[in-house]
Parts: sequence; C-alpha cells; structure tokens
Amino acid sequence: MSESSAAAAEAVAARFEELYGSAPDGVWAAPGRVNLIGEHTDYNDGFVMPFALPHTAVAAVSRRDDGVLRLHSADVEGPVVELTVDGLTPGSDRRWTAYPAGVVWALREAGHAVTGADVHLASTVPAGAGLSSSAALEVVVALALNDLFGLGLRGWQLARLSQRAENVYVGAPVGIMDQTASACCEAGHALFLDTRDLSQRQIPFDLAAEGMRLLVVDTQVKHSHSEGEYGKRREGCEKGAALLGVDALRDVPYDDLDAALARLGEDEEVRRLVRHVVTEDHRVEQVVSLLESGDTRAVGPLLVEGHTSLRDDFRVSCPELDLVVDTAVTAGALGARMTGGGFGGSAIVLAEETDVPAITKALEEAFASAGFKTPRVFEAVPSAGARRVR
Ligand code: GAF
Repeated sequence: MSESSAAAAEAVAARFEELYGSAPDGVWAAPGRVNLIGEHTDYNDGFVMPFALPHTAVAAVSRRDDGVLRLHSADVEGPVVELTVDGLTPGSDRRWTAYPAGVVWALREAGHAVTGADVHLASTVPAGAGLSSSAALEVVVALALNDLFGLGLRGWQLARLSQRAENVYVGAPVGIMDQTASACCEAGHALFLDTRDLSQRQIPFDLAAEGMRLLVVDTQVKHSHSEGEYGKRREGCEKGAALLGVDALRDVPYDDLDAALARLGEDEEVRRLVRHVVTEDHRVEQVVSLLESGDTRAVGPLLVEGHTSLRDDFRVSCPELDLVVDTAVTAGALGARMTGGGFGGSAIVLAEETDVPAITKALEEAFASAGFKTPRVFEAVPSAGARRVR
C-alpha cells in the first residue's frame, strides 16, 4: 500500500471514531475504473476490458448485531443516517445512502445474515464522470461486510450482489462491468471479462514500460439524463436479440453481421444498436490479441473506431466527448474514445509519452475556444481492485 493510501485509510478511520465513538473493525478500499474497450456490451452478455483507477472509495466499518445500519459520507453534507436492516425497501431511497443500503439489502435478500453496521465512507473517485463512483461505493461496502460477517464470497459474487443492489434497490438498469472491475481488477493489468459467465483473464497492461501513457479526460459534463437514455438503449438491444431469435446480441457472430442486419429489415434504430454491439465485441477480441502479441500501439485505431460507432450508431456521445477524440487524434494521439455509459463523463486518450504535453495543451485550447468548461486531464495507471487496507 502506498504512503498516501495508508494516510487516507488512517484519516477515514479517525473520522469514523469521531462519528461513532470507537475505532472501526477495519478499513477497505474499492477503485473506480476506466474501460479500455467494450462499451454497452455488458448487458448484451458480451466482452469488456476495464482497468482499475488509483482513485478509490474507502470505507471504515464496524459490525453490529442489533439490526441498525448507520451511514455517513465525507463527500455529502449531513449527519449520520440511521436505518434498520429490516426496513430496507427497494426504490424507497433517492439519496447516496441507497448504494450502501442497497448492498445490505441485496446480501440479506440472498440469504446472508448481515445484522447491521456502522459505516463511514470517503471517495476520491470523481462523481458523475463516468468512472464508476457508484460501483466503487457498492463494492467497498460489500467487501467490508463479506469480511466482517465471514460470508466467504468471491469477488465476482460481490460484483453480482452489488449490481443487484443498483438494479433493484437504486433502480438503475446497469450491466455488470463496473462492479466486476472494482472487485476483480489487478494492478498493472486490464481485465478481459466475458460478462455472460464472468470468466476473466488478466491482461498485462503496462504502458509506461513501452513509452506510452493513457490519459483520462473528464469533460466535466455530468451525465444527468443518462439513466432514461441508457435504459432505452438496453431495451433496443433486447428487442434486436428477440427479433434475431438469440438470447443476447453476443450470440450474433461478427461474420454473420450483414445477414443479421438484413433480417432486421426497416428497423433502422435497432439495426444501428445491433451493429454497434456486434462490432464492439469484435473490437474487444482484436484488442486482446494485439495486447497479448505485444502490439500495443495498434490498439489506437480500434479505440477511434469504437468511438465512431458509439457516436453514430449507438448515439451516446456528446459534443465535448467528440471534441476530445478529434482534438487528441489531430494532436498526435495513437487513439481516443469515450469511456463508460456516455452522455457526458470521460474520454480516454492513448498517446506516446512525448506527445502528452502537446495533446493536453491542444485539448485545453480546443475546449476554451468551443466555450466548454476546462476538462480535467489525468494519467490513468492500472491499479489494484478492492482490498482491505487496515
Ligand atoms: C455504465 C454501466 F454501469 C455499465 O454497466 C456499462 O453498461 C457502461 O455504462 C457502458 O459500457 O458504466
């Protein structure tokens, strides 16, 4: 553990003690993520390739056995929120507390005897930036309760329960990528994940060793209307699968795409969604083989292709994300694309280390002349997944 994360764990533990009057049983951390490639494929049983950020949600937690759940966050103003585990009801909470409470609900619904907890949270994952701040909150609480109640659940199981919390308790129809990334990623690797059965392969991903960098560009456009649009895309994909007679779009082979599109006839909206998902799954497989054969620079054009498909076929981009991609590529980046759900949030830029200053400057200038808010640019180093830190 780095000195700064040890210090963060100490600070969260100290604040817990102030709030609740005694030291926590432990402190846990779970990261946000960026997705290298494989967007809007996870709810189609397809492939994704995220890696964990160094930014984490940190939770100091003590077990309780009296049915009381107390929640507090350093990132949201307000006092400790007190709930009872028996009273947790899906859809009843529209505040931040729905994420940790939803995890307690999902664990209990699955038959795990979680009898209460005191929780204090503090996160460095930027909220609303498409970097999985919600999944980090869910997974850190799931991991803490798993340890404190001796549940013996594996990372992928914690991810599934966290996704259930978000789908049912919070009411957001998300896929499984973000929670699995937070729970299962490893430092120095990207996670090649098959979202159908959650089988996974850790792919070494050390750009610095090859003289490259991966930048995250947070456009600062919060994806506030994303949930309705996200749900519509998901429904459109399900409609496409039903029309094609498959369980999920993952079952449409890339080589049969033209025939499948022809069978969809006049339904242009569904045709576009299907085309994105099938080509995106194929891009993930191409990126995996390029990385495994050491041809990392050749990944760049596939990122741009993925962005074009998300912009034109899936239609989840926005002017700020498109400007990042166009500007970065013009300024010499190897590739760039939006990452996460879209409608705002962040883009990623793959670049030679020596080109980073010029690309960053070009982005700042382009945003200023378009009248957009200054983007927040930082380097993303593949970091560790969820773990106990104290
Ligand atoms: C969001 C969702 F939470 C993920 O499940 C995934 O669908 C992603 O958008 C798009 O790839 O982050």
